Amino acid sequence: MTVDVREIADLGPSDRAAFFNRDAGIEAIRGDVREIVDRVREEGDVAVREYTSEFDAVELGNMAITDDCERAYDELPDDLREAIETAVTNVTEFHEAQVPDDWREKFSDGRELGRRFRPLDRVGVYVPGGSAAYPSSAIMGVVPAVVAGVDHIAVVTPPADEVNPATLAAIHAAGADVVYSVGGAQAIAGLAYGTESINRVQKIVGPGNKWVTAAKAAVRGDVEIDFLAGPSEVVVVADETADPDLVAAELVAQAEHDPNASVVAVTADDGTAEAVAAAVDEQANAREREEVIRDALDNEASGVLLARSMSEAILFTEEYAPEHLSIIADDDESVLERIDSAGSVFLGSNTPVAAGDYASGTNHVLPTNGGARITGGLSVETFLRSTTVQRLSREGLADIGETITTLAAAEGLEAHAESVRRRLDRDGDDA
Ligand code: HSO
Ligand code: ZN
Repeated sequence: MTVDVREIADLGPSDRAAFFNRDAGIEAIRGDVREIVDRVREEGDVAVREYTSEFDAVELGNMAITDDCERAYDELPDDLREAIETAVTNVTEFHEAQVPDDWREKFSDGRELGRRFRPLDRVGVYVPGGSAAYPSSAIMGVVPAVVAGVDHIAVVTPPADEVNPATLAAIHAAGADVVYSVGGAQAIAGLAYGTESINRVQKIVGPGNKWVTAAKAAVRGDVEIDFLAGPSEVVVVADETADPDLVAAELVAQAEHDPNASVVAVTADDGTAEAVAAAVDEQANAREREEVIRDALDNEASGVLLARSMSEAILFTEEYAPEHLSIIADDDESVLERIDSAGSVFLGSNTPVAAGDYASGTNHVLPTNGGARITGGLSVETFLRSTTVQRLSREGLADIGETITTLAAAEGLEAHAESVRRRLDRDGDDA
């Protein structure tokens, strides 16, 4: 297989739809997932155990494996434990910088308004397992909740004959309170509604396969969720100064995640496009996960694209709204300036997406399938709620009294107006 260069100008409506309306296969399994979610909701642990036996081929004993995580941490080889600790430190640092301060301000005489932030009480974090066991995702899901001050952080991760010890260790290092060995849609339903063994939570976050993602969509409304985070995506915007090998390496790296991953390079330079396509092909040959990479490259939403101008490349990228955006171009800041919709941005040739995937400190749990048009990735705010606070003096109330009573009258809510008048009619102090 070789990778072809396609021109953006030649893309038809269905090609464009494949790029811009990406669906990670969720629609097709909606009905099946609904059934799993409903059964767990009604039958609790019995249903969780049955589905785990059916899908994971594991007969669940005790679902709580919190102690196993601590043991795995203690037994981990030193270099791996240190790498996990460094990642936890950097992710913690970046997220601590996001913590919003409570504030109060006088907006006019006698009118003091403010905001106050408090953590959610109980959250659930999904940590993928199986062939895609990601210790890094445990760190990305749990650390922001810890920094936000969430009291009870539950992690669910799929069971296996031997769950990846690095994943267990990372869950412990990140600071989870309780860990359940349950995965898939049944785990999401367990967190959403509670079972005999699993405490229900207020919000569920984290990436997962299409079953997990479809289950998050199914329980949304009964419980808060972060957003839908499906197979990885990257768009690399490159100009003629970019090293084609590095552009290709970005595509190949995110392609190795999943046959459904979507990876795109877009450039206005003919020679760069051809060189990237050749390099992608050559690099894919040399990779251990070549088959997954080839499938991802074959994806309708993947490819090497030639634009007629940098502006066309930028418009394409904006419409794509990728999970990851890498800009390797002489004036990368001015390219960035013109793009609003991207989950996480990587500037310059020294900044691989893998840095954010593992260790630089930014979060790698990010919206896919165009979700970046409306939201960013996991952050401290994901785990906070805000409350507004106000205090008016008598003078402050008098200032806006007529505005309130006029609007209240227009709504036919006379008692609202009265609650203002009673205060203003009172003699007395300005308390
Ligand atoms: N790129 C993934 C995160 C990840 N990469 C985990 C490596 N491990 C998010 O789309
Ligand atoms: Zn990755």
